[in-house]
Order: sequence, then structure tokens, then C-alpha cells
Amino acid sequence: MKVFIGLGSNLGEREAMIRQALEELTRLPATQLLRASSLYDTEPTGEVDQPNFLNAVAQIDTELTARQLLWNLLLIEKRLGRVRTQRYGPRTIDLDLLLYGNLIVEEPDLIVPHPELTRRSFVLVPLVELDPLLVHPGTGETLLSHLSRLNTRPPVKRGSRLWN
Ligand code: PH2
Ligand code: MG
Ligand code: MG
Repeated sequence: MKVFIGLGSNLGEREAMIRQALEELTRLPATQLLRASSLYDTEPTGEVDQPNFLNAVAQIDTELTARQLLWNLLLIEKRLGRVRTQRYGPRTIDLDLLLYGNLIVEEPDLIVPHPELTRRSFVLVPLVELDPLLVHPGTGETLLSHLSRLNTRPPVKRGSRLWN
């Protein structure tokens, strides 16, 4: 299954955290890390006043179900020392399931595609970098067209492709 994972960090050695998380993705059962976007330095969105993030997106191929994958992402976050305090607050590492093929799930603990996807340039820009033809399975529109409607400041590229 063609799956995209969002990575974010705004505490500690941000780039090292993202690289470690990618390394962990390569170790998931029945999963291959195919590519990862460039790194982007991004202003925090939302209400919380916090440091800038580094964000990236990874594409994997996996036989895990969306729910199995979600559990594994949470485990990786824990292993990399994430402590959940404030909602939407600063974090050493955040791994979000963005897209799982064309699957649409809306359950209390699992929403795919990620509900904020179409509003966040720090997710859309690296997604479009990896695959400019991607279509949002809910809206049927390309991610590029979602991106073109955003009037937030675009994320700044900080470093080259992390994988492939
Ligand atoms: N994640 C959030 C809240 N705000 N802002 C940026 N720039 N990048 C993020 O990854 C991010 C955020 C909650 O997950
Ligand atoms: Mg997130
Ligand atoms: Mg998250």
C-alpha cells in the first residue's frame, strides 16, 4: 500500500530526530521506506507559541493495516523520547499518518487522510515534492490544487532529500 507519513520536530536536535525516525521506519515489519522529501523549516501553526519545526514527509510501502501502522508510529514516538504534555505543543518527534492509499477512515482514534492535511503547507509542500500528481481521496482534487488555494507563508527548504 502506498502510504505517506508526516514527520515533525521542534525540540532538541531536530534534524537528528527526523533522521532517527526515518531509520526506525526502515525497521518496521512488512514495510519498506521508499523515499523521503527535503527538510523544511516551518513556522508553527495553531494557537501555541513554540519554536519553529523541521518537517518532512516519507513514502513507505507497507502490508501493515492503517491501525497497525498507527500503533507502530506511536511506539516509535515513545522510543524517541516523546512526552505528551500540551496538545499541539512542542515535541521531539511527531509521526502522522497522512495518506494510506485511497483509504478513508473516520474513527475517534484514527482519521485518514489526516484531517489537517489540506490546510497545512508544511505537509502539502513535501507531499507534492514526492508526488506532484497525488489526489486527495476525500475531495478528489490534486494536492497541488489544495496547495495553490492556501495563502499561508510557504515553508522554507532546509536541506536536501533525506532518502533516495
Ligand atoms: N504540528 C502541530 C502543530 N503545529 N506547525 C508546524 N509548522 N509543523 C508541525 O508539524 C506542527 C505545527 C501539531 O501536530
Ligand atoms: Mg502532527
Ligand atoms: Mg501526531
